[in-house]
Amino acid sequence: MQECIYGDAGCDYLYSNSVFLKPLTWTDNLANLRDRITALTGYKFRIVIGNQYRTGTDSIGWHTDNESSMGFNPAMPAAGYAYASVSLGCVRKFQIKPIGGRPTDFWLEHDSLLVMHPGCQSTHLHQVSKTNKVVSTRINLTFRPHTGGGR
Ligand SMILES: O=C(O)CCC(=O)C(=O)O
Repeated sequence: MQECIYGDAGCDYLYSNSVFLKPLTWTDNLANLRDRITALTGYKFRIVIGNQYRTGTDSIGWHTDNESSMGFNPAMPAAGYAYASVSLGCVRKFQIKPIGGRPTDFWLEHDSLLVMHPGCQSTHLHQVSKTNKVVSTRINLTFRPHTGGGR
């Protein structure tokens, strides 16, 4: 999987305690998309992470996006924020399940928006699993909060 990050200055992103990403400056298109999602949902976002799933082998296993490394402190956990995810290109199966529960499948189509509301990251896990089907490229843009930076 290939990835990139755009966002506000200072909103560095360290995940899994090993991968450090420094945001590039928002492009006009990404900033417009961010503002449209904010207008639609009421949630604000400081960074967007782009993932490119090149083939069915590219995947992301069960996880939450409750990353304390995004500058959140214990009084303000990332789980309390919303995450908005735009899918472009090939349809892939997105699964979400309550911790210890059964998964629900969603087929994320081109141009779709998935919103995980505040609280979701502390109660649910999600994944995009590998597939043997022939699939072409999918791009996922996940708009996320962040407490760093100067805004
Ligand atoms: O590709 C997706 O729809 C999900 C991506 C994801 O779970 C993540 O970036 O944390």
